[in-house]
Amino acid sequence: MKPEKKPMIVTCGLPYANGMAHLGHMRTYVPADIYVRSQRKQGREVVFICGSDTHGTPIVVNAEKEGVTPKELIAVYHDHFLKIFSRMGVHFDAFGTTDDPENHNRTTDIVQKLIDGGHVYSKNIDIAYCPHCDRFLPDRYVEGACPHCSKIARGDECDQGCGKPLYPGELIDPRCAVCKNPAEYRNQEHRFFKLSEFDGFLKRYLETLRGTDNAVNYAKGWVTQGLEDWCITRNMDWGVLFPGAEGLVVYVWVDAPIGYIAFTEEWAEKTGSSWEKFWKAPADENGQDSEIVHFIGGDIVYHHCIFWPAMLKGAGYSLPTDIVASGMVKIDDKKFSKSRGYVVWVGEDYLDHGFHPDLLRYYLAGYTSHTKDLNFGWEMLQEKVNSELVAVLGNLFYRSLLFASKNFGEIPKGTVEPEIENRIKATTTEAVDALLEYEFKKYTDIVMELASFSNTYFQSHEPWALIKTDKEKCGGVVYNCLQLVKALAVLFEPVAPGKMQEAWEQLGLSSQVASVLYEEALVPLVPGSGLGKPEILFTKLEDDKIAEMAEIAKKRVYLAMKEAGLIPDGEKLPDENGDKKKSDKKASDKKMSDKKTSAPIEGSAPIEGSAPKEDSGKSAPDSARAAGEKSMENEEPKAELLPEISIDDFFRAQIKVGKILSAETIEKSTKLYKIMVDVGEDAPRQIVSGIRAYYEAEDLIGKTVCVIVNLKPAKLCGVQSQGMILAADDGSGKVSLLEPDQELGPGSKIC
Ligand code: B3M
Ligand code: ZN
Repeated sequence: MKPEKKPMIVTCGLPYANGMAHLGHMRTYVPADIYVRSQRKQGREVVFICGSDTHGTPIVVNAEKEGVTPKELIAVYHDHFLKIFSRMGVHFDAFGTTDDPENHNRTTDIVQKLIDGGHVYSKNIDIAYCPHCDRFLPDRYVEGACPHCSKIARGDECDQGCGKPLYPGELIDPRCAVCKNPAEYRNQEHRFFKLSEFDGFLKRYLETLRGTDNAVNYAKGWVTQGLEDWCITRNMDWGVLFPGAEGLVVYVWVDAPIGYIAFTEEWAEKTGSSWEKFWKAPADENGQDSEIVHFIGGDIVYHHCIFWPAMLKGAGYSLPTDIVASGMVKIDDKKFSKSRGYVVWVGEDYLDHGFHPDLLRYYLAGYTSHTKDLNFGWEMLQEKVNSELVAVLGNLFYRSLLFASKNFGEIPKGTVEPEIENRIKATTTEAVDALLEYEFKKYTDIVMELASFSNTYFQSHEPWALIKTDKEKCGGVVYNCLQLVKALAVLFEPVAPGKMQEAWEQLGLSSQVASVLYEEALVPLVPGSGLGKPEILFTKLEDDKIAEMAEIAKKRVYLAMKEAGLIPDGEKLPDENGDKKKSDKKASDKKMSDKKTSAPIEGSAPIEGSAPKEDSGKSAPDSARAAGEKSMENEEPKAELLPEISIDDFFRAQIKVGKILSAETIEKSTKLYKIMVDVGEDAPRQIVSGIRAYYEAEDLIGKTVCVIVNLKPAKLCGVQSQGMILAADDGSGKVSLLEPDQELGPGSKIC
């Protein structure tokens, strides 16, 4: 059990202010918001904190790609996130940015305390440097082979392979992520945090840490495996200056979580409260006198369970008491991926289509347990909304309120029956207990069970018959139904705050249901008091609308795949009935391409990190739209001149000479071959290519071809493909592989 009523900070992982809000974000923020609302309903003082993560290479690299300054980039997305959160009913008490002066100051203070406490030392290390760009290459500026699994990784993390955090100097064969030229290692003095010294502390601390198993247990495992000291300086001019180290800034993973403290300070300043009571809380034999609960994505557990508590301990601040990590999001059963089009943008794909935020909140809370993979699909949303919110909860509310209003015009006379009272009590206890374990699905299930019970109560007491024979008795039944509606509105408010406020008003209650405590559920309604106008709370999601949304999702995936070259020429979007009007999305990801507007772009969507720069504005450029629409039709797209790209854009594609070793047909396809190509690596590559109509398999063997080797791997007709073989197409059905005009060894670079 949680200690009673200590003041509580709840935080959410800070979104990078470099892109739009998507379902992956909401998977963490909505349950956190539910948790906060539920804690407040138990009478606890809670401050709910979040903000934009604005430093580090995720910001600088994107800003550079967009041709804007980091400040311009973060201003746009900070504003975007603020708006989306407000529309989704996720209400933070403070939402700052890590570039705020409060965070610069707090970070400097903490780093200085770590230095003064002897927890930081200097060491000369090898740092990747690009002679072509003439700069050091921190984190996402450098790519190379992971020292653990050999997959292509970025400087700070093996993001496509084993997932291990990587440290400067570790990548093998580093190259500059911007110009693609080989990087060299240069020796330079950096600062390290003595994480290894916190080993004993962390072991003890993790025994007391509450939260989800996917956070706490992983962290215990990592400490057992041993901790490496942590390089906390970077060669950049964007970030918090590292005290006493000229030309270096603090690593983003130091100043980002410190944002939690800085934003609490901002809140305290605004409200005249104390931030120290949370972050400098006194400790006694009952532990720390504040609760600090972090809601995070499952991929940043290491940072929150290991780095962060060690830093706080070293600098003398309070420690997190709970770390709650959410599972991953899947879209239509596929791994969430912006570049592949498996993404749902909260604004443009959901809210802008008129869907109520509470439906998505319910889905996110009630689909599965918080730590498991959450699968989103439009039909599944429809099913959950129609069969649960509409048929059970909405039905109960409307039939009870309508009947009461029509037949009594006010709250009828009655008393709460003991069975009803017990039911409400038991439901409240069970639901609150479920949230103590961060079981959001259990919470919604328990509340929906009470709604089902209430429907049965209504049905079995037949008030429509009783009204004709015994109005007083009927009034008693309706009174109990309305009490159940009241209890449900209180219990369901954390999940569906907007809709439950409407229900509250229909019950004739004038307060804010968000501010009432759980115990209010049992406070009897006052007979004779007025009712509001009964209105249907939840309406069915119609098939047409869902089909339209599913179509948008399908097209996005198709266009993303096409743009990534993963759909062989000639293959059409599977659904030929596509609505061309909605095909003006070029691919899957978003860019802040219009520097004149302060709002994020709602229409154009080039593929992540690989597309040429887009035109700007609300919708895709005409040429792109035209190309997009054509590709939906059963005719060859006209040759369009695509927007200009820079030489750097071109060199993002790594093309090598390869020799075809074998080619075989793929059972499920009439167009594809599975081809093994030697591109000068340790093992040949398997590539799926759509050239079956133009070449016999045996003629391909021994051919020297050109291969894009850094395309993201993909499956075509169930077969893994690790690159693309280049060919020319004259548009009349003649297709020819590109071959060097003299013999070159596999692995030769196309330059
Ligand atoms: N900005 C986003 C992420 O890696 C990162 C979180 C910071 S939390 C202090 O998911
Ligand atoms: Zn790896």
